[in-house]
Amino acid sequence: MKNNRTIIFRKINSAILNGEANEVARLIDTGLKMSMSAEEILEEVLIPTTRQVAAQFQGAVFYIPDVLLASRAIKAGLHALKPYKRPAGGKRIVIGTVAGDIHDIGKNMVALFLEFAGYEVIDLGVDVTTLDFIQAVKQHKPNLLAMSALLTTTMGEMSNVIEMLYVHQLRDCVKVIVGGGPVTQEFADSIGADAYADNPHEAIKVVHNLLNRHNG
Ligand code: B12
Repeated sequence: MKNNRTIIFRKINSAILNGEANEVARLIDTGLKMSMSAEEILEEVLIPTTRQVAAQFQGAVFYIPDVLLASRAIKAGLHALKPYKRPAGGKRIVIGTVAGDIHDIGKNMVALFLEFAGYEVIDLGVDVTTLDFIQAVKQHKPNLLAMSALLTTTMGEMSNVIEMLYVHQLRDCVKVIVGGGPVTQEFADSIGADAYADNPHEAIKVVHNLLNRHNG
């Protein structure tokens, strides 16, 4: 049985790396029928493989199309697990990529993993202006605002959004987490964000601590 598990996990891993979305969904379905739990598929395969995709990309093993295909396959995997995800626990997150920036692969992964972890996620998409973020906070009253930036020229937008949260007297109502390629913990601290994470797995942990510690 342990052997079957290892074989399925290995197959899911290579199907993701090869960008075979349908195959990933099929293998996950098989795994679930073999009484694997959604959590172990997530923890043992999807999260480590997501890290592997990012590492291979940084090591120049992967190119842009590979990343796009692999992230589509990860999405198919998470979709196959969706019926088994934790029910939304009443905590709401608004997420988006900041103005002037259209990178969304990493942001989408973070959004999907947070949704899977039981948060209600409202994704505003890419190139989200400061005003749109502020309006979304007013409209959806999220517990957390999550912003992504991949360009050094757009990461300053995160600071503008936080500033406008103060101007609109919303800063006390919502926690803020930031992430994306050029974003660091130091940068997050310097703009007054509440948290930073550099991958979806870490994001789930950090968000969980943040929202529970502060009673959302
Ligand atoms: C794919 C890509 C594109 C695609 C985007 C497709 C898409 N739908 O996203 C396309 C081709 C469209 C593109 C366009 C451009 N790009 Co580009 N792009 C990349 C590339 C190759 C990969 C980014 C990626 O998806 N990585 C994989 C994901 C999984 O990683 P990630 O995004 O970092 O996300 C992870 C973490 O950061 C974190 N995370 C991400 N967001 C968030 C949010 C929160 C809240 C949290 C907690 C965590 C978190 O979790 C994720 C998963 O682990 C990078 C190179 C690189 N090394 O990153 C360049 C890169 C980001 N691009 C770059 C540039 C310059 C551009 C262009 C300006 C090019 C041009 N001249 O037109 C345009 C910009 C257009 C615009 N206005 O945004 C530069 C930025 C340089 C800089 N210092 O600013 C880079 C670094 C390439 C380079 N080395 O020059 N790009």
